[in-house]
Amino acid sequence: MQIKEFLKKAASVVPSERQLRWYNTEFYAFVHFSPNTYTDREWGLGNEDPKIFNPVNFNPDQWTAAVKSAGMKGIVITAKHHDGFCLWPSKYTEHSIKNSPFMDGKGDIVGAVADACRRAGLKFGFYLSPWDRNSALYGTDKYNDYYKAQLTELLTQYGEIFHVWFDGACGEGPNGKKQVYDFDGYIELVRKYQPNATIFYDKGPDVRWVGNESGTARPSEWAVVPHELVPYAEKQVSCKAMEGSLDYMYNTDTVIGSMSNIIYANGLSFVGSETDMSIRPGWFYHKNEHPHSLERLFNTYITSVGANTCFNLNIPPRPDGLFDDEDVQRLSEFGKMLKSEFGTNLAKNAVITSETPYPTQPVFNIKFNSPCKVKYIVLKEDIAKGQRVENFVIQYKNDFGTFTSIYSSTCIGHKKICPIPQGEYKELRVMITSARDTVYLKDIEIY
Ligand code: FUL
Repeated sequence: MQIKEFLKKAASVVPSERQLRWYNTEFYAFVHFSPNTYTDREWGLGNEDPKIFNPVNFNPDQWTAAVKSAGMKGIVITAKHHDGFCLWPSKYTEHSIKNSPFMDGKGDIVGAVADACRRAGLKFGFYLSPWDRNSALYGTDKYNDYYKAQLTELLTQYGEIFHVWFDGACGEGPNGKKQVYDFDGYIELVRKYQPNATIFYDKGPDVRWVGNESGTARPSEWAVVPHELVPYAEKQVSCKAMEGSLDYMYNTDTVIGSMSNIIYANGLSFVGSETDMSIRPGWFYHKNEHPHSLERLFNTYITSVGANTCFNLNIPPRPDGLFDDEDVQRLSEFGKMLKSEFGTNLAKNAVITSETPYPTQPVFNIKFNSPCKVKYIVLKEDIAKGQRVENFVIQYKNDFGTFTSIYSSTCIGHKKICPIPQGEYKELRVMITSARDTVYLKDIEIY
């Protein structure tokens, strides 16, 4: 097949309604909470005594207030981490909150957080680790039934779920065996009980991992990726452009959806990536750790939300069940900074016109009514029609009346935040220099 024809097909790979909703969520919180919070570990062993779990000051309204202060739109809680301890009173195990001193074993952290999210207008989702170092069934077929029974409890008892986070980690269980996970079966259950929820899993179907935990999307973070990488996602294009193989490709590679790769793919799917990072070095609370600087968090926002991914920022509660004051403070500063940087769209002070010499190379002219201080140009493609832009440049008109490039990059997708040299500009232009097919830009925002 002609490459050009193939690229047109790639351009027509589109997200589902649930993926579009997920992209619009943009920024939400992970909460890692388990016996690890009490043992100072990152991975529990599975033999922890449930009696150590006792968050005496637990108040999910404190969590939601902090999360909202940063401008986040939801919470994803670790209902069960690798240690197998359940933060809800699951019918299927004794290794849970029901055997802890917390509320005399009558508590339900998952339920309380789901309710608090609803009160606060936040979305609610959960992480349920397939790897379970406690269950005696782990490593046998019966474990998949056990996991599915727990998944069903979470999918049916806590109202609308926006995001289900499947961790691909697969270590040994208490009997030294590894488990063959039944992801087809897990996915089927989520679709059955929560058809609007997106599913995070490295291999699809809806959202994949960005490939690192340091908060940086790829320079070209395409949501249209080779199907080999996301076999659980719908294959929307099944023809090959070139003979070859991408067998060597891995989910942490720096180049995934770029043209040089997809021409060898055995099919294409739409699966955007999520950037997950913790506000502190660890996923769980450790008293000797402290939150990252405001600058680090803000830069991560630019390299995640601003680079065609969503940002899932983890906040670990302390053993007493509250977010630490330092984290609460940092989240509020972060929210204030996001508001001050992106609160007022200056596009209203400009006239934006477009020229389309070629459908794949439109030019957008931005003329300000008077010289305007600008730091960022934010571009958004109408991804409901597919992700198409390959390359673009931003230029400004200098005092001699000629245009000079000040920013160039690849990929736009849902959102691209372009930090340009700070200055006063009279005239700017965005030139799309190459695209896979006709470009549909949904929005140009100026800050
Ligand atoms: C990983 C886990 O092993 C970490 O503990 C953490 O939960 C992270 C988000 O995913 O696979």
